[in-house]
Amino acid sequence: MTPFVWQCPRPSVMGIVNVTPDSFSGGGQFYDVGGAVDHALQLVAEGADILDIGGESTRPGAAVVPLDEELRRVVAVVERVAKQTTCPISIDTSKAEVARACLAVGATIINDVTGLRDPAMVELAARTGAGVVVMHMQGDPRTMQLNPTYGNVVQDVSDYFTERISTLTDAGIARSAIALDPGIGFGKTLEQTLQQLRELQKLQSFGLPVCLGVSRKGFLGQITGKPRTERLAGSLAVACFALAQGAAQILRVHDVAAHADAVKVWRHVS
Ligand code: 8Y4
Repeated sequence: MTPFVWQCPRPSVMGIVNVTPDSFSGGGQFYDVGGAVDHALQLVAEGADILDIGGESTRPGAAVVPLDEELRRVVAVVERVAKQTTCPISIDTSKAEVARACLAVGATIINDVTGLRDPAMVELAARTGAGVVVMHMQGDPRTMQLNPTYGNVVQDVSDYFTERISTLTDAGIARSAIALDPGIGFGKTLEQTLQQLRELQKLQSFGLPVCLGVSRKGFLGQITGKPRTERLAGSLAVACFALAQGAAQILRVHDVAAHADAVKVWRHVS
C-alpha cells in the first residue's frame, strides 16, 4: 500500500457510517450490512470527502457481540463500499485485528478513539502506511464521564499529542500520516468541552490536520435542551466557529449534506 498522506487544501467532511445491529435481529447478533453500504454511498453522493465506518462496541449498555461477528460484518461493509467508491475509507476501531482486516479490503485510514494505545495498532499503522486519526480520551469509554479531571484541559490534551506524535513517529509512522482530534465528549465535562473548543486553534501549532467530532453530541443537548435528532443547527454552529479560525481541517459528522453546504458557503465568504 502506498503511504497515506493527509492533504487538506480545504476542509474535509468525514461522514459517519455506523454498522448497527439489524433491527430485526432483536439483540445485536446480526449487523445490517446492506443498510450500512447504502448509507455510505448516500453520504458520498451528499459530498463526503472521507467515510468513517465503525461498529459500536463502545456504546454503554450495548448487546455484547462476539468479536468474530463484529469483525466479519464491519469488514464486509468496508469491502463492499471500497468496490463502489473512490472516497477514502477510515475504519473507526481501536482493535488492531479489525483495522488490519479492513485495511486489507480497502480502508486507508485508522480512526482510533484510544489514540493508538495498543502497540499492535502502532505497529500496524507503521507497517502499512495507513493514515491515522489520533484522538484524545481521558480514561476508557465505560468510566470516562464519571469525574474527568485536568490541570488545564487544553494544555493536557496538547501535552498528550506531543507524547503521541513522538511515540508514533519513533515507531515509524510518518508525520504526514497523522491527524489529531481533541475527542469532544470523551472524558470531558461541559465546561472542559467548551474550554477545548474556545482554544481549539492552539492545536494548529503542531502543523497537523485537526479532526473535530461534535456532531449531535451531548454537550449540544446540554446547551440547547434538544434530543440527538434535533442537534444539527448546534453542530453546524460549532463547525463554522472552527472553520472561521482555521482550527479544524476535518469535520466528523452525521449530516453530510448540511455540513458540505456549510463548508462550501463558508469558503465563498471567507
Ligand atoms: C449521536 C450519536 C451523537 C453518536 C453522538 C454520538 C469521535 C470519534 C466518536 C470523535 C473521532 C459519537 C468514533 C461518539 N466520536 N472519532 N468517534 N472523533 N476521531 N457519539 O469526536 O459520535 S463516537
